[in-house]
Amino acid sequence: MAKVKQELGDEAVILNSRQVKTGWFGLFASKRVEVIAALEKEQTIIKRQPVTVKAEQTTVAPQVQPEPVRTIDRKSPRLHGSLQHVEALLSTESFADESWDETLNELYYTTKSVEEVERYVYEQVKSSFSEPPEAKRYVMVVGPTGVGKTTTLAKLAAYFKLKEGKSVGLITTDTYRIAAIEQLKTYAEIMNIPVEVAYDFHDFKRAKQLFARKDIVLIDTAGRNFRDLAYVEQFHEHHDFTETSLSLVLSLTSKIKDMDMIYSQFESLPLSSLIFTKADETSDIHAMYRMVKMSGLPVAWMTDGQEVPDDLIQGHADVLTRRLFEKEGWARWTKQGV
Ligand SMILES: Nc1nc2c(ncn2[C@@H]2O[C@H](COP(=O)(O)OP(=O)(O)OP(=O)(O)O)[C@@H](O)[C@H]2O)c(=O)[nH]1
Ligand SMILES: [Mg+2]
Repeated sequence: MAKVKQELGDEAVILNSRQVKTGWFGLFASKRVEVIAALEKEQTIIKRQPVTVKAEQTTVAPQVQPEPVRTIDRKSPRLHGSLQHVEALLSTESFADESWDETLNELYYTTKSVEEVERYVYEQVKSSFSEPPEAKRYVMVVGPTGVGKTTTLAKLAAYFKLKEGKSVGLITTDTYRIAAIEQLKTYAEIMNIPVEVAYDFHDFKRAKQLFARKDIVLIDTAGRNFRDLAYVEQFHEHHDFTETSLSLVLSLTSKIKDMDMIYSQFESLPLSSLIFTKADETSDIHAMYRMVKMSGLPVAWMTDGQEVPDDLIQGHADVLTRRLFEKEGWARWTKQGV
């Protein structure tokens, strides 16, 4: 805390801390602690303006290198030589199940137009994304540890309050770590949004009653809870999911295999959408396409940075498709916004 105060001043608060291992295989390891601290940029709450919370790290954390695109060895038939960029896209793991080669070659031979081929692929991808559903009264996020559930919920709280002018309440059921409660409380305080901590289902019910007049109630959860079947069953007894938008949060930095596994762990829940986080930390956001095709769920939101509330993008089909091809370098499509 002394070091944090020295760097950020007396008003700084600690959002999170964790031990970082250094050295080779623990042989020469020294104990270090990485602390995420925040400083409210403006001390007064601006009612209709977005509030910016900047996370500053007091120790030198390793720089995040964008995840490389993972490719597969494609079998024949391969595409015509003029379609190298399309070939590259279809060589990514996320498009491994598609069998568009013949159609694309045929399209190219008949039209002699690279653009026509690109349009076909673009439209295929775009049509796989359905429009994000309107948020119901309760918005709840589930997902593995550390994917960005709490950060995304804080962004959503700001969005609903500042952009949509709704009255918002926050409930956290993540009571495993004190830091988790503090993290949400800090965001809530800055945004002037009430937050209730639910240690059990009784608290949860009470919190819902307290927020009975709120337009929208956002519910944060701990990564581990929803992997526990007994807990899920209990939750069903205490909460009617028909008025809940339940989103599975997935980090785009995860490996495809891990994403598949995570999805299988959560798919028995009444999920209504997916949220993808950390688009800024990877050069491969194609997994979005694959997961959408696999789950048949719409993408409610995508996030691309740590800044609350700015780094939040609504999951519209055209926006997501443009982002996907932007990363692919298909400038023509992203510029024209086809
Ligand atoms: N680069 C980047 N970082 C993000 C994004 N979203 C969240 N993070 C960071 O990911 C880390 C974990 O975020 P949390 O919101 O605490 O994740 P969580 O899922 O609530 O974690 P648990 O509560 O421990 O399960 C934090 O350092 C966030 O700032 C994003 O879109 N991009
Ligand atoms: Mg959390």
